[in-house]
Amino acid sequence: MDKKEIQGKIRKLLKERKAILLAHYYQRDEVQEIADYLGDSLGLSMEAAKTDAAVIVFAGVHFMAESASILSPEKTVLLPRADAGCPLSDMIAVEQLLAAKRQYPDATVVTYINSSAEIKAHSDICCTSANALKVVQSIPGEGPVLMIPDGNLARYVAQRTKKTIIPWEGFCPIHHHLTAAQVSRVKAIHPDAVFAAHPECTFAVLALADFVGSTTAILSYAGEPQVRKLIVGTERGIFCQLQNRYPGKVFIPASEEMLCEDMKHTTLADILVSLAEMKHIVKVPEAVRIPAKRSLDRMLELS
Ligand code: CIZ
Repeated sequence: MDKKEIQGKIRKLLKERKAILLAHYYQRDEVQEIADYLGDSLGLSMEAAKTDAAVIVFAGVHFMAESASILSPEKTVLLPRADAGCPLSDMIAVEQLLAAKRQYPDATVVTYINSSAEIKAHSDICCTSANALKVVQSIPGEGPVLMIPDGNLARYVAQRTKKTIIPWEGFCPIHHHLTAAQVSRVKAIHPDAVFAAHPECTFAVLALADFVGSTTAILSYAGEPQVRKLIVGTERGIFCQLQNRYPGKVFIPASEEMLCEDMKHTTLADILVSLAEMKHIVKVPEAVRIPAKRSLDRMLELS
């Protein structure tokens, strides 16, 4: 089957199943092309919470499908690839979080959406890269904030708030492994380009950036008239949207290595099989879902 044929079959099955396809900006181009809704974790969570479709097919990674199930328990949530995980979300276990909470009993736990449902259930409020600072600023009082699991995002926020931030030392390998030397090399080749970086990048990389923001924020920044040539410091999947939205502009990867294998697991064939066989269902048990939803709802109320 060629691409168009399989895309057509997926669209037909989506209709038959009263399903919608949600896809993250880091997905393969051919998946992004047929999504009902395309976005970052924040946008995708909001869409999952409000859709009236019976089935949500999540072209993303496991924690995203879990978030959809937490917010819409009455819907069937399908993750086409059961092995699409997130190394960052695996960098904190529940026992470790409970130990940190004992160590910092006054701390408010702010948990990046890139985390398991169980971790969310033991947190006070969630955040995404699009709203982390806003979430932290919304916390009343003078107490410290334990930000898990991304240390780079925590340090980025710490620089912009008077609150005391305790970072957890997890990281997204794709963003964390981009080096300042790689960025400087690309900048030297393209001295007329500006550089946008994701806050999951290291402090040294962010120091070289003209703009720091989430995928959605980078997409908006790229649309600004003064941005003609942009070096992009986030996962390569975003190029699909950058090129579609701004065909006259030039986009250059900060590194060719910024490819998330987990995000690229999901192929059109996987989505077709997922819909045909109604697999893999992601369902969060109520004992975890209810406290996890509280943390997500607190974040969504700020949006
Ligand atoms: O929040 C997300 O979806 C991620 C993983 C990146 C971003 O900035 O959108």
